[in-house]
Amino acid sequence: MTTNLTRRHMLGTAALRTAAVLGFTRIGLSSAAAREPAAESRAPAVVVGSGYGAAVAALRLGLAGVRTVVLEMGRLWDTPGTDGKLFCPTITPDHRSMWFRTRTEAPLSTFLWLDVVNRGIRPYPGVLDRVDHGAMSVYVGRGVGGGSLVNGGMAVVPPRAYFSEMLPGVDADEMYRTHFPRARRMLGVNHIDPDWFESTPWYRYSRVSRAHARRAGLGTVLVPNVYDFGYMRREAAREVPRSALAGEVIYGNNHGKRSLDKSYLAAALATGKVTIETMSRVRALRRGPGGYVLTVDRSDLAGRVTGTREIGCARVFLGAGSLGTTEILLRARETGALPELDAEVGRGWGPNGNVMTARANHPWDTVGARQSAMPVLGINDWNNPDHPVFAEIAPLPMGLEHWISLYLAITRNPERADFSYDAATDSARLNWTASQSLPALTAAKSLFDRINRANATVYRHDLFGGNRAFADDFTYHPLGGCVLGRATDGHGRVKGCPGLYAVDGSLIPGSIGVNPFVTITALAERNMERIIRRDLAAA
Ligand code: FAE
Repeated sequence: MTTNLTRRHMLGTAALRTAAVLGFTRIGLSSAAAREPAAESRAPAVVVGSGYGAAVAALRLGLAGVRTVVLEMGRLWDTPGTDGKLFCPTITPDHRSMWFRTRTEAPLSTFLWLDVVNRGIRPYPGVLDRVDHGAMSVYVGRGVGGGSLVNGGMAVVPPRAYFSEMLPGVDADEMYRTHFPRARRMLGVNHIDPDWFESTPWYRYSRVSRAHARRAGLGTVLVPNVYDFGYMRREAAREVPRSALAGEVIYGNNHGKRSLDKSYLAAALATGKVTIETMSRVRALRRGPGGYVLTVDRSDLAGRVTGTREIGCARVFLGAGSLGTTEILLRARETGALPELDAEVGRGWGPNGNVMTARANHPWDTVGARQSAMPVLGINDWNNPDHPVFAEIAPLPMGLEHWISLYLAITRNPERADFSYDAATDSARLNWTASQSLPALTAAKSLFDRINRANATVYRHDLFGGNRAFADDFTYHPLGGCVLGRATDGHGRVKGCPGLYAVDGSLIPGSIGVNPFVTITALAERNMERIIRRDLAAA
């Protein structure tokens, strides 16, 4: 069984690698890898999106023998550009970097107050999107693999007490015994060799931040990652092309990262039951014969809608991410397509308490011109009774010594926001206000003030625009909008709509205390196990 799955997994990977991608692509696995199957007008199951929750749903449906179509609005990243690479360099980004922009919009906007970080690009379905909602902007990945294509790969299991507090209806014993280990195994989570971490110049920036945290009486933890640390060591030895050690992360990794196209999605395709259609954005959802009908806009690489079609199915699994899933549901409820959707749809959203900040180190505390782009260390002050914070020590790989320590703080911000439907633009608007970021800002400031005091250092004010030391107006971790046990039952079945499921970050009520993709994956594993056993067996 294992051998067979492994062989087929390789076929799935081959299908993803060799599918032609001159625009819209349909990827499947029949007798030959990468044969383009016919478009479906009806399928037993449709999965919307191809991020973590969606990828779990697709694999588990495929293994259960259910013919499944995955619809993804982004492209498949399988065709090298003229530089021979799939993804563009982080420091010199081109059109591949961002989703239909004329200029990049990196989290850091300036350096020494100079406008040298972002640059003009031509509009293209690039891999990173920044969705602006007034006082809060949300970074998301676009393409086959969703956020796994652009994230830092930090694979963190949340503290059990906080997990139970956020998701009280979920059996934590079962999660920590079965579903978290399964998710970690499937995602290819691995650990950095602690001896190498202590000696390599590529993690000097982490060790410097650790020393500064220690001086303030704070502890740190090594965090596992889905980036292949064996590959990274070969990068350091110059035996293989560099990716993490070439600063690649937010605009995609050309090597080393076990993104979902190499794990869950390859395994899903290998079942022979799953096809993936790219550049296919689900716009509308309504009831239809024996289930649901989805309206799908298909675009070309210039962003022109080249066709709209409808696909009918018995079951829909929404994995379009917190923003995408919420928008599809809210639009369906507010336009009257699915009026029976619960009033809880569109509520309970939060940015996981994200705040980014940076400190200026003393001249003798060099962080190194060489920095691995994969973070592996976190400052763990989550048990602080006043201001719990888990702060990722983030890389800033600019290829020169800059004496900056950068952090992404995850705080326990109790604020939540709702979405409303804007008929004029046919979109969901997030009603987050600037004052709602205040608890997160206060907590982050409390932690980093302590570190600055203990080390006689100061904040950097030149990186986030407007002379700010803290960026509390964007998040990497959108969570909620279709919260488990409120807009859905205890396993993601959307209330009022049998056969409709939410499987992604929209289920988590705004905060999980750590970087979220392992929790999203494990929760999807838990819910899909139940749904396949109960709902599909009964069908
Ligand atoms: P997600 O991965 O966002 O996938 C949703 C997919 O649906 C995307 O591919 C969309 O293009 C697609 N889609 C959306 N709307 C539609 C539609 N209407 N029709 C068709 N397709 C659609 O969803 N998390 C960690 O745990 N560790 C990290 O180190 C980490 N670093 C991060 C760094 C960055 C720069 C970013 C942006 C995120 C990071 N995250 C990290 C967050 C993590 O990637 C995120 O929580 C998950 O990707 C969310 O998974 P979902 O399944 O909810």
